[in-house]
Amino acid sequence: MSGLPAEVWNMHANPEVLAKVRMPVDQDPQETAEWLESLEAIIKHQGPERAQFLIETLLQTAARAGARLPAGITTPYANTIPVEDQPAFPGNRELERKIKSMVRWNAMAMVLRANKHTNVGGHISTFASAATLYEIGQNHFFKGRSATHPGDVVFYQGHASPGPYARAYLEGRLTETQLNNFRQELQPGGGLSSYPHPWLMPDFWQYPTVSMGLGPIMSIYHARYNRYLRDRGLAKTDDIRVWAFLGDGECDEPESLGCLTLPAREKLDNLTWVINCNLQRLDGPVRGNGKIIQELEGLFRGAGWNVIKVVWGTGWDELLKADYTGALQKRMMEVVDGEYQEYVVKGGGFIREHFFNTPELKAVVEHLSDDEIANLKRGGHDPLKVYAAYKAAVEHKGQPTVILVKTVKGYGIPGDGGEGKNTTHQLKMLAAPIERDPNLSDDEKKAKRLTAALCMFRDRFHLPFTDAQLVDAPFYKPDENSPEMKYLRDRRAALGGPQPSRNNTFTPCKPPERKAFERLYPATIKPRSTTLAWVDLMGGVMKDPNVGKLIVPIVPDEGQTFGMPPLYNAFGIYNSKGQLYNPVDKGTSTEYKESTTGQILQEGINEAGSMASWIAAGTAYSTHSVNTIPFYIYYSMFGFQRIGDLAWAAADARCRGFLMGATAGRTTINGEGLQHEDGHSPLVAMTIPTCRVYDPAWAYELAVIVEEGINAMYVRNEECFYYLTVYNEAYDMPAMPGEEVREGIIRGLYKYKTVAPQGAKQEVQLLGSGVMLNDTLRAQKILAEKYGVASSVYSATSYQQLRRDAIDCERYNRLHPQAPAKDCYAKKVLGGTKGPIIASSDYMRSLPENLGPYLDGRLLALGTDGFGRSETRKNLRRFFEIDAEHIVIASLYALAERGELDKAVVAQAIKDLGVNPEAPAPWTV
Ligand SMILES: Cc1ncc(C[n+]2csc(CCOP(=O)(O)OP(=O)(O)O)c2C)c(N)n1
Ligand SMILES: [Mg+2]
Repeated sequence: MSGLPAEVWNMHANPEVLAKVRMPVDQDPQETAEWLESLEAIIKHQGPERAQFLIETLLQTAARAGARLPAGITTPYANTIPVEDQPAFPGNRELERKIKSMVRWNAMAMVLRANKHTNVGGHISTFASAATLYEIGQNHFFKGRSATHPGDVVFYQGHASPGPYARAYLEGRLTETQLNNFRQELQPGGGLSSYPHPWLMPDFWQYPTVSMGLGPIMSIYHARYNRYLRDRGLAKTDDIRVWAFLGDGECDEPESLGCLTLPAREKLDNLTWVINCNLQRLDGPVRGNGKIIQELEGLFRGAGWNVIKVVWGTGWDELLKADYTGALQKRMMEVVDGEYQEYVVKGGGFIREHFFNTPELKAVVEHLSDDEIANLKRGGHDPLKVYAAYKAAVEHKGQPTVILVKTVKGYGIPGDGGEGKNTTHQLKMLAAPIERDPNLSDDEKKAKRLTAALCMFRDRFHLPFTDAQLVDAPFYKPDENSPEMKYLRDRRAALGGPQPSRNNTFTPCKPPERKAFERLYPATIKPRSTTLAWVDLMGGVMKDPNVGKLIVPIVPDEGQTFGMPPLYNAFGIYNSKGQLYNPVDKGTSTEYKESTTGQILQEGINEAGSMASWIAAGTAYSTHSVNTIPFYIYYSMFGFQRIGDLAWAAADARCRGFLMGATAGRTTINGEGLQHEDGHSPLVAMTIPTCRVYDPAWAYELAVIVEEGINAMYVRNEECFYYLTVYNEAYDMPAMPGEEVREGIIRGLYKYKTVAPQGAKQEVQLLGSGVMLNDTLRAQKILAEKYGVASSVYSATSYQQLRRDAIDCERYNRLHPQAPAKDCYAKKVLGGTKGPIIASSDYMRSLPENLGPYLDGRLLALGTDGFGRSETRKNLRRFFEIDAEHIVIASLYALAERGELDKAVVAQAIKDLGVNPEAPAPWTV
């Protein structure tokens, strides 16, 4: 027998297998055998790398001659690491088994107890399938945070959370009360959040993961950001591994697999993914008619990853060794995942009958009982196989590694909805069959079925409970001095500390100097947009001695649009390879300069990836104790509505930094039309509790907000991030009136200009924000000159901040009815003014209307409700009825409504100002 793997020999010998792998039938077996023997000799004497080189050269030569190359890049359905290469297991298997059983038990008991008297839900089966995957990590690989190491970053599969909680309980990090309050976070003594939520458990969870796909993409960009930090000399990150645990079902999310080429390109060998292939998702099989492991293998290998498959447990080793004909390996390959699931549910006798389905295969398991057949484990439940894979992964250089592990969903869960059943994902209560007894009530039957199931679970995992003790599904914790508890503590101590664990201490930055911001205070000589003002501001702040190096501009292939190329030249674009070519614009002031120490992250057309980078950078204050300050600038329309869930996760992760919604406004971007014109991003941003939303009009407002933001987040340790809209319309930027406007800019509203024509009888308050402040000022002029109406124009920099303050005051007043009532800030600014309030912005009416209920007097909002379209700014503003003329008409109408003006004046104004009252409503067309 040749030393080559059996399946290679048999592949060329067996026409059936050849047909399966879509290879043509061998025309000359003798010649094939000679080639294979040569290959074998090369592997033996010169090693697999030389063999790979020769094969690749042969393939290239064949391709040049017109041969079709193999479509797939998959290997047999077997463990990647041969038994001979399996390392010795360094742990105490018996103690680790005991610990794992305790963790399994407590995780299961936590969900059961939570659901006994409530319907708060939870998941038993996901962690049950992944217990070995996490426990091997906890005992041998996951580094914890210590004085000398910030710890590995582990993205836990969200709905496996009962597992980490159960372990933390054994480690003494969580109390029994907390476990009892799983999913009941408002209980006295505190509860545990359903899933990883740093917002709710800030010293425990590092990153939120449960929205499928977000953990994977965040892990990729986190690993890359660690390289950025290292290369820019901001942190030592070489020793930090990023682990991501994914479900096989989760791999259907575009965010999971959409960015696989980046880590391969960047050679991120600090990244390890473990995909728990239990072949099931929520509803049923992931690929019932196929093989998810093979599909993923091809995909990852094609993207350039190192792939390690852990398919079969140790029990199979002997059987495969005796598989001289390759029949077993062939059978493993031809069975589809749906059939594998049936084997789990139907047991040993069924497997003997249907998997070992030929006399030859039946002979392979002749010596095994049905129970022993059922006990032939999948690789993911075998610590030796999982350990070998993790070790190979962390030692692998030059590529990220994915470990594809086959497991059983609901492993060890007895009874209805247990192991491998389609319903197992949703299981919250155990029930095993009991003998019929007509005298039992339904509740009694339920209790008995539960106890029966718990007994089975106890027996399978050898837990020391009597039957009577099981009634309540008690938690289990052995004596602190027991060998298993000591082992558990020692292993974590050896690895540096507990996992997961989030760093909650914060070291403030020195505040930035005022100089860079003051550059934006004077009036501009030439018209300028707020976007260019931001670029200018960045150019200054990035040179600031206190925070300059910490600024991380991030852009998804839109820098030209935003005028960023001078920053490319001055600060460089980060590229781990430096620049291997001469940029076509070399020597110009806007040179496309790439460098290993570049400061800017150019992410390409990838808003989700950019957002993941922003999250890595915006949480570095905690993860690495480095206060990097990310500014992610993007087309505002491709912001929240495109990556809204990542923005929500960012807030959960206590992310800090700036999101810059550029080319903002539904009428301002000019010409780009329906998909580009953003009339709602501030509204979406407002839905995120930690997001501070600003819509500045003038360059100096932008400077004040950015300075305030840096100080709030990085000096004063406020848990928030900022969303600012910036526009591409150039106009004259006025000088900052004086320091007195600073507070108003930050709090969201200040009086900008009052015009009171002599003898004016009527007065209105005009709120303008962002780019529409210009039309508001034009309206003020028309009102004064044509209609003799006095007005004050206010710059509304943040309706969100105004509303936040207003609801704070309203709530205080409502709950303290006898205390002196508080007035909200907006009311104070507008207090004492007469006349109606008219607001106009480049966003939907509901933005200013948010403030309406908290003001005296009626707020009449104009806005851009409806789809955008390609047109000039002027025509769009008329179409959406937000321009100066419409502001004037709205003001006159509001006065007439109060009886302060004749309605005929309004009708006449509509005519005089050229407005068509019969135009269709913009939100209908
Ligand atoms: C974006 C998103 N969609 C849907 C869900 C609901 N959900 C939670 S778990 C789950 C199934 C997960 O299957 P898989 O990834 O295979 O994990 P397993 O539990 O099998 O390990 C679904 C659909 C979610 N959490 N996030
Ligand atoms: Mg699954």
